[in-house]
Amino acid sequence: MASSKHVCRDEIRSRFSEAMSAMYRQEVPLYGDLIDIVAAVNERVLIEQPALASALSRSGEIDRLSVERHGAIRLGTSQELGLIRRAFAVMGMYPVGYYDLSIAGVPVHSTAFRPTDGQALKRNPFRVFTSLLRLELIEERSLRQSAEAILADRRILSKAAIRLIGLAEAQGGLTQDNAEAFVSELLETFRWHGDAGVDGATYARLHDAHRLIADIVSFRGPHINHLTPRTLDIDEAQAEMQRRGISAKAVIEGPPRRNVPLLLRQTSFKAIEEQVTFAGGAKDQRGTHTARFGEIEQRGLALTRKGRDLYDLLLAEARGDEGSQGDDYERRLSTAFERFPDSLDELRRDGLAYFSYVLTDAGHRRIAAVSLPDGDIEEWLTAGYVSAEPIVYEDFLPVSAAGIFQSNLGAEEQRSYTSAAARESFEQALGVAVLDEFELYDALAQSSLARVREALCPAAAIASGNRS
Ligand code: OOG
Ligand code: NI
Repeated sequence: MASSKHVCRDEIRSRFSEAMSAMYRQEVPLYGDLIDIVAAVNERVLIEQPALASALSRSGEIDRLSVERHGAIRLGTSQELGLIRRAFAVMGMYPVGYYDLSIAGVPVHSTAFRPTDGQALKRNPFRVFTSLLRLELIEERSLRQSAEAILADRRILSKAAIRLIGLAEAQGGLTQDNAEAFVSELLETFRWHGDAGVDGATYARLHDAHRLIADIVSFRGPHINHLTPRTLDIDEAQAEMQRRGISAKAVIEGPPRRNVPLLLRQTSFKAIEEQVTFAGGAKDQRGTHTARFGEIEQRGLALTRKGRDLYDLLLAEARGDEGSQGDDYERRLSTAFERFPDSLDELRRDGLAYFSYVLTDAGHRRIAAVSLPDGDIEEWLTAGYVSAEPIVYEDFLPVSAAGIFQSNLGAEEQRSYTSAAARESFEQALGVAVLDEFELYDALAQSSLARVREALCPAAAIASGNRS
């Protein structure tokens, strides 16, 4: 049972995210530059766009913005995924969504661990895009077997970390001291270990099969491969990177620039080359490995299933057979998205996006005078008692993720796999089913609606509460 002597999960997550950020700054200096650029751009945007600043402050996002990050890791086995799921649960992070990347020629499937309730998201929305290698997609049998054997021998969590996870599960939380120990033990799992677990020849074979396989199998653990800050203007941040000579990916993944930013736009930066010492100890057992890179993102409105279907359709139309290739991709993309409504009001009325409903000052005055007998949201919005605030997208996009994988693996790593998605085996490894992102956004919207209804028309709310 959780008790008051336990540190709350949100607090452990905040500390962990901060510790990861400090570590990654040390490991990948480019990350420090990205943080600085994003902070400067965000500060400017908040000054230049007061309406945006007040919307972010109403939604509580303004407070989380400076600490908001997502990371990514890649795991080798089902056992590792099961353990990592338990570790993230200690920090209030749960698996949301299933992403099949094999369709894009990357032999992994993924989920995103993140907080799910409104309060926790406000506090710190730290997310980790977590991929699991699908060794069954590797054709060469002997290579697959040796990769399996190598992975079977490694332990990505320390004994102390595993003990603390068990303790948190048994007691419903961790005390101050244990929470601190947990954060520092877990940090070791995601740290870069330049001493590979395999010799140079094995690394080369894995690398020949797929760079991603070498990255996952050759090392002692799932090093964090990027940590992404959230910018309020990705085009501006990208321009600033280029002015500073940082080589960004040519294309921004996701929807085009719009009046009302949708979902998620991301761009990544070339992976850095890191020194590796291979097992075996001979002098020539040194080499380099590229896996870790920089990325920035801009988050926008969460779309309903209907909105998402339209997004997928228009994106596919813009990409055609060429994908995001071609000088005219940006033009193709914005042309296709002319068919996507671009005002908050239309997006809401058409049921394309999620909104959270909050009482306005006029709404509060109305309650103080006399409560309403009953009514519906459209009336309250028209009367000005309630405002509809956009709900931000907290998840990822499979086509974008595939583009990010590919740009950092090199184009030559694009293979084709015949096998389909394997959600069932992924969930079996995880030990639980992944949560449905649409249900989570819907719950946020519905609970906000219930709250305003309860405030504006308490009698009607009670009556309908009794009915249900
Ligand atoms: C993950 C790539 C996907 C995103 O933000 O969509 C990703 C990886 O390279 O491991 O980070
Ligand atoms: Ni990412």
